[in-house]
Formats: sequence, structure tokens, C-alpha cells
Amino acid sequence: MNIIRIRGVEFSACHGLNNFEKVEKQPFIFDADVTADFYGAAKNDELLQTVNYSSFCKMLERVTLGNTFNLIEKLAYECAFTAFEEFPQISALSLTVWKPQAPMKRKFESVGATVEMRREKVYLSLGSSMGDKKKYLDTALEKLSATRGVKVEKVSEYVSTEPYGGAAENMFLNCAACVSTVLTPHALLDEIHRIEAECGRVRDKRWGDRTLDIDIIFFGNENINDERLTVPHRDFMNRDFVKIPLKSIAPHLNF
Ligand code: A4P
Ligand code: MG
Repeated sequence: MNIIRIRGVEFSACHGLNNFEKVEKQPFIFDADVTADFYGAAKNDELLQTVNYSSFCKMLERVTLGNTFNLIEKLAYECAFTAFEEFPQISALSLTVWKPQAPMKRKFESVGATVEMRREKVYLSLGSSMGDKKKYLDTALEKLSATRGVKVEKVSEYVSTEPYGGAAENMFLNCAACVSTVLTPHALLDEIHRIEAECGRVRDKRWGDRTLDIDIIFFGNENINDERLTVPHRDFMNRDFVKIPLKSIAPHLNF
């Protein structure tokens, strides 16, 4: 693993819940551990093949000085999202924002917020069996693309499939998508539920007809089994409408 370490980068800026903090500058200090494969850069002694720490600090400065947020949590997230958007070489990031002069009537050294993010490859299965099915799949993919921290990398052809499971009556239109994301699995699930709701999804009958259904099939190499999420998807091996589109965009996947 290769990590570029940045410590103590300081800017004077206006962030805080109190009104006076929105106009009076105070110091914000950043520490970052930037994970990026810089073997090529080391081998060739070539800056273009790594994350330029000076450009990274300029990005921190632009986000910090260009906004006024209530919370250091928000500032940390904004910087982390922007880092992944602007530096494709970054695979993981730990970023801390310190606020040593936070208005607290007690003696303290500093307060800080740390965001840890990792870029993961995720495979999704999308399906629609009501209304303008193609439009629902198109809209879902647009909404996924517009979601902060999510990038749609590849989408399969749309395929018309027989209803599976017994409860649905209509034919489905299905596709698979590969997305890269820095969201956690549960945060991505929340965004998926938002997109389903915005596309008029009503949760009534299990396996019933629906305007839009998005299932997470794989999330990196993660195995998750809790009350909200089972990954890999618990039933995908029995579903050709998932496996065939998925194989078409990711023939390397072993299942
Ligand atoms: N959940 C757990 N794991 C996951 C996961 N990996 N991805 C939870 C997404 N959600 C996951 O799902 C119920 C709950 O499952 C979610 O709240 C989430 O927390 P849901 O979408 O609300 O309910 P559902 O879709 O009615 O039930 P279920 O069991 O998820 O149905 P499926 O498995 O999605 O099947 N036939 C064809 N030809 N094509 C289809 O696309 N789809 C279904 C739905 C049935 N038949 C079909 C198709
Ligand atoms: Mg579902």
C-alpha cells in the first residue's frame, strides 16, 4: 500500500454554527493520508503518475475558503468527495479537519472530524415492471450519476424478462450497472431507496410489480449480513435476469 501523508495544512476561514463564526475567520487545520498506487511514479520518478500533494492542498484551500458551513463534519465530507472527484488515482483517504479555536469555554487542545473513504466497485441490478419501464431505468441511472460519491461506469443492455417469484404479473425490463462509489454500503442503500421513492416506488407486495427496483449484487469484496442489507445479494444465483446482464458488463466476475 502506498500512502502520501499531509500534516498541518492551515487555512483561515469561516465555518461554524454561530453567526460570528460566519464572518470572523479562524484557523482550520488539515491532516490527510492519501492512498494511491505510486509504484509507477517511483519507478519513473514522474509526478504525473501520483497524487500531486500541492494540487491536493490547493483543492483543500478552494473548498475551505469557497464555502461557509455550519459543521466541520460537512467541511470534511466536502473535501473528501472533491478529492475523489478530482484525483482518480486516489483509492482511499483519511482526512481530518481540526478546529483549534472552536468556541468552547474550557481548556482544550483541538477538536476535529475525520472522514475515512474508500473507492469501491459495486454491481447493481435494476428492474422495472410498471409504466414506462425504459424511462424508469434511464431516470434511475441519471439519478445515480447525479448522486455525490457515485459514478456510473458501465451499463448493460436493457433486457425484457419473465416475472420471477410468483407475485409480479408484468414482464420486467432489467439491466445491470457497474458503479464506483465512496459511500458506505448502507449510505448507498439509502440513496437507492431515495431514487426508488422518487421514481414512484411503493413498497407493498414482496416480489410484486414495481416502477423501479435497485438491488446491490456485489459491493467490492464485502460480505454483509445485517437487518438492512445482505451482500452479495441473497438470491442472485437463482436469477438469470441478474446474472446474464451482469456477465455482459463484467465477464471477469466469478459466479
Ligand atoms: N436488502 C437486503 N439486501 C439488499 C440488497 N443486496 N440490495 C433489503 C438491495 N436491498 C437489500 O427490498 C426489501 C429490503 O431488502 C430493502 O429495504 C433492503 O433493506 P425491497 O426492494 O424493498 O423489496 P422487494 O424488492 O419487494 O423484495 P425483495 O425480496 O428485495 O425482492 P427482489 O429480490 O428485489 O425481487 N422478475 C424479473 N424478471 N425481474 C426483476 O427485476 N424483481 C423482483 C424483486 C421479483 N421478480 C423479478 C424482478
Ligand atoms: Mg429489491
